[in-house]
Amino acid sequence: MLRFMTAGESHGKGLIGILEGLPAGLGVDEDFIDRELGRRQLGYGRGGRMKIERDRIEILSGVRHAETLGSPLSFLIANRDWENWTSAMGAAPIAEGADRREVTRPRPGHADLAGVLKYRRGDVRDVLERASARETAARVAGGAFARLLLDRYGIRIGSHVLAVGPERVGPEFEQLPLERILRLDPASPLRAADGEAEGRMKAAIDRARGGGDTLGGTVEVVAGGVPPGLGTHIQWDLRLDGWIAQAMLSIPSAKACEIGCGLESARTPGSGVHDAIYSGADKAFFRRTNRAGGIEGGMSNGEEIRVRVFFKPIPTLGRPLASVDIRSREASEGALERSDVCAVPAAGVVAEAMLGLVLARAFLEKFGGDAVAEIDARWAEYGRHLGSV
Ligand code: EPS
Repeated sequence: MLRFMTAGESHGKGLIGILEGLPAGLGVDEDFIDRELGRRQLGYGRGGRMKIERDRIEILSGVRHAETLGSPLSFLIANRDWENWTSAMGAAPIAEGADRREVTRPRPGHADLAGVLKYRRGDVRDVLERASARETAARVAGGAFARLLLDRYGIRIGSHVLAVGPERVGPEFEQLPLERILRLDPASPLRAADGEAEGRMKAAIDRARGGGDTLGGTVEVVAGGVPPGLGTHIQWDLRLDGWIAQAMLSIPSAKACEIGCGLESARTPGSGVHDAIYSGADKAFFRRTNRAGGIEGGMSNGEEIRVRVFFKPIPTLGRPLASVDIRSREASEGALERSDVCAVPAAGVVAEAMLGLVLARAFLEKFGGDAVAEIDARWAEYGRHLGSV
């Protein structure tokens, strides 16, 4: 069973991750993990924080001589901004009259109000520090370990941006093959395959910034090389699509997710939704379409897993919405915290990490062992089974 947890506040010392359940003997490429952390920091529309941080992993346990030991992996991603926050975060005595950076005006759309009510706090900062999307840096690192496992068995994951606010890529970029997604320039402004649409997206972000507003959008995350049979139909909480939806909707700002032709399938007759099955000389079974998005009956079916995730705009607005001061109960405006105008490309990198974690968990349920050598043997045997059916 692969288990993953994170800890850490946005302006605390750093983010911590613990990943338990990876087999022993897996090669660990720290440069790959750092590259993934770097990709998460990019994207047109990010705020000032990304200029301060240069996220790097420091592995604390579970790895020796660049190989996993089978023991829990733990790691730290230091927050460079911590130095500017030591007293406000309560790690050093705060001088009389110094700014505690208290927040008493909850931002509509953020965890602020529900969090202070639930945890009985008088300072919204006690909630927002953990609710901040900064936490997703730890997910990207955890997901990168998972992807090192998947990569060994030829399973690869990529993402691209389909829409930012009202601006969308052209229809020819909607069903982009994974090979093309993986070749997208990670440093392009929005990681959208349609350069013309990318220009319109940038202009929309500029307009939003100018108007004190923010923008959400849509990303597609795709996994290729996935064998049939990850997840199972036999129990509601073991279905792979359920795991994927939970993982995607756990990403800050995610409000919806669809698999394959998703929403469209509710409007279309069955003959236009389901993917006919064929048999060929070099492949026992194959499909000419993939409207199911690679999942049938809660199991991977061997086609690419295609998931779209829909993100709301970031709740910290330059021109804040109406709010109420939690202490005085006076009508006010939501607090103005430093933030991003748009973080959709970064959310795509996080979605890749979450899909990696879910697929690695499902993969280990099917092929798991204590050491990669055991998994290699089971993987090869399953390959023989699929080839002989
Ligand atoms: C983020 C770090 C945060 C925000 C953003 C994402 O840093 P700071 O609060 O210091 O500016 O830029 O967080 C949010 C969008 C949010 O709603 O909390 C990051 O590392 O991704």
